[in-house]
Amino acid sequence: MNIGIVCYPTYGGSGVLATELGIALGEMGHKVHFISSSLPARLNNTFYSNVFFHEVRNMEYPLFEYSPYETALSSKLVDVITYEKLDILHVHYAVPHASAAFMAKQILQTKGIKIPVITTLHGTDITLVGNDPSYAPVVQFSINMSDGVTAVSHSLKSDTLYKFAIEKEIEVIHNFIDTSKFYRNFDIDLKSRFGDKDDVFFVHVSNFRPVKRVLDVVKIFEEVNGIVPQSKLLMIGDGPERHKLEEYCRTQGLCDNIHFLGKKDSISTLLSICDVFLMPSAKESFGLAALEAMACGVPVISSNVGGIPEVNIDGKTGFVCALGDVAAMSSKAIQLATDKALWKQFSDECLRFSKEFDIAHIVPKYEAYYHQIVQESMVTLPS
Ligand code: GMT
Repeated sequence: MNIGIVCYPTYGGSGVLATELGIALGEMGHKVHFISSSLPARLNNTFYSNVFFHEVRNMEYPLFEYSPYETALSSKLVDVITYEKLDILHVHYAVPHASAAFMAKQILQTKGIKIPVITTLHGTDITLVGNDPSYAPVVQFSINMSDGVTAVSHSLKSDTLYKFAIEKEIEVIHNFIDTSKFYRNFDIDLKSRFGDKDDVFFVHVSNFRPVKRVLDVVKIFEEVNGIVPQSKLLMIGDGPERHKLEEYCRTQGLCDNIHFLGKKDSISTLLSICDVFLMPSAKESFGLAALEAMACGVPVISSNVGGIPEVNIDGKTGFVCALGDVAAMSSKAIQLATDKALWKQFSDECLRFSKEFDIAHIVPKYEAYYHQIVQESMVTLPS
């Protein structure tokens, strides 16, 4: 098939997932065209003759306080779909990709070109951003106008049906990982750069937005470090909360035991030197970062929100606690840090369970769904 993929190029989970999906589809022999505002991060080091990138150029003009990205994207879509003769367009994150796709589809229809559109809902496009009154009517309309809709968890599907009047069937296709890239690859030399070989390493990976509750991460670690002094925390990523967090660490005298590593592209080896992943998020439709940690044999201590319990199985791959319950998360963290047998049991289960989300099982579900939507749209799209 000739597939168009629209996504955010940055470090957010939706962009990562969309890029990995496109690369995998390319490896399966499909032609894939990424359309985005800049080169998606994970596309940087890949060279495929059948995977292409089209940059959306936004015109600056003194009249615009903010230049209209959605208009530029729709125009680019019209161009790519027409000249590259795409069979299907798959947009990731509803805002504003689904409505830009709808606009492009309408324009193309006037030229006699049909293009089925699939929208994948990732999380905050429904739970935080999309249902804000400033976007909600457009989001609801463009989801309903998509030919196919997928959500990354059962929880996100329920949230979507609860928050919006959706007439479309929503297909749940979970996030995936490539277990040939994410696996436990323990490197003692790497560990010794951040601490002693017997230290217990905690880790958090995110874009440090308020929804990630990064202060909870540090407070959990602070509790643990008081009881288990041989412990370290690796904070991977960057974002708006980082400054506040670093200030907190300085005031509390935690700097020696917490390493802020910033954004990292390839984190499998870093995750592999860690023992416990902390994800106290306020909202999380799936928790791709937790799955990546689990694939490296790292048990997860998380909140119980959204789709996290579909990934982190309480008492098996880690512990699931009430949102904001720092005391409970700390006590579970201490348990995992001090009971080696329990940690090993959880780590083994993480390695086993994460394989159920391997790219080899999940990508064919998208491929089958594309075929289904193309078939259905042959009947329903006007010619
Ligand atoms: O919040 C993020 O980490 C970014 C966000 C995005 O859309 O870029 O991630 C969402 O999509 C990921 C991939 O489907 C999910 O694994 C994350 O759980 C989800 N984040 C939230 O719902 C907060």
